[in-house]
Amino acid sequence: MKYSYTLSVGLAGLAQLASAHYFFDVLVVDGVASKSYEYVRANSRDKKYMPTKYINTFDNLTPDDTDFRCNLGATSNGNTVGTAEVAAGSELAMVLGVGATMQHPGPAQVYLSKAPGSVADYDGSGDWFKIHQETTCTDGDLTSTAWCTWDKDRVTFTIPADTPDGEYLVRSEHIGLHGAHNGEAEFFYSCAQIKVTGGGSGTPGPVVSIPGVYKQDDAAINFSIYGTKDYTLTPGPAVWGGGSNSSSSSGSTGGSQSSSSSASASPTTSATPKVSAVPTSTASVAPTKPTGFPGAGKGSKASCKSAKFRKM
Ligand SMILES: [Cu+2]
Repeated sequence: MKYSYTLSVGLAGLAQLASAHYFFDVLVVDGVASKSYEYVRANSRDKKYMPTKYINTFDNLTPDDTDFRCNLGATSNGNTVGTAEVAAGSELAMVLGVGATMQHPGPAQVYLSKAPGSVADYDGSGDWFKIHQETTCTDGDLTSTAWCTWDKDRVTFTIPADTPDGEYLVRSEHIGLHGAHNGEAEFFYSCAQIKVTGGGSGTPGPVVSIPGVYKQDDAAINFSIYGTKDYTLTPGPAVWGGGSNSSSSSGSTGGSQSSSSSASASPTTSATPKVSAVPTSTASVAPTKPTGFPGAGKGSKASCKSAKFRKM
């Protein structure tokens, strides 16, 4: 969408304002950060931070395309990055590049998909399951600070101790819902490559395919954050925390939901844990900044159609 990008840059002043657009490029394993794109597959977008959308797309990419797995051009470029060795039960994080923070309102998810062999050769065409979910952490403003991810630079999560050994794609995703009332939810996501060791014999699930995990009219995606107090939905399947694949994939439990990583080493349920406070694992690594808009996301230019977020 060259046209809309040019247009947004042309609007006076916008180029100087920081944007909330972003991409993940760093994998943290037990507190140790990798280099940029050491283990995270880079996308081939002209502007790496542009979101994937159903309509008014950038790079013609939608959530119905194969490249929705790991982002544009990153389905088969696994040999360009390394594979991080990770002990099951470890705490990981996927961090945004160029100092950006998630200044878009919306949920974050982390999915895993096991490679049949080497993950470097894996295109993500197999089963995916969700290991982490963050939605709202407070009863605050659903257009901003209510979200657990608000203004954070990373998504922090735990590899369930029960995860079978093997090589996996780790897909972290944040969905910006500010334009979702117009069908313009924005998806930001990347895949890292890991090799899980010391794992268990769990049966991850429910499993989904990517593309296919979301539909354009999913309530959790086609959701208006304006004039609403609560977001009681979750995009995609229920979180797997270990054990056998238990039934419910509804994922639509009420209240504030938060990180499965707080359930840590011995999760007992596949349901999304309900936590009302800010998840400690996230809070400890990513100190909350003041909630002013500009200042973060230095790497990207504004492009949102929603007036409020266009300025960010
Ligand atoms: Cu945006």
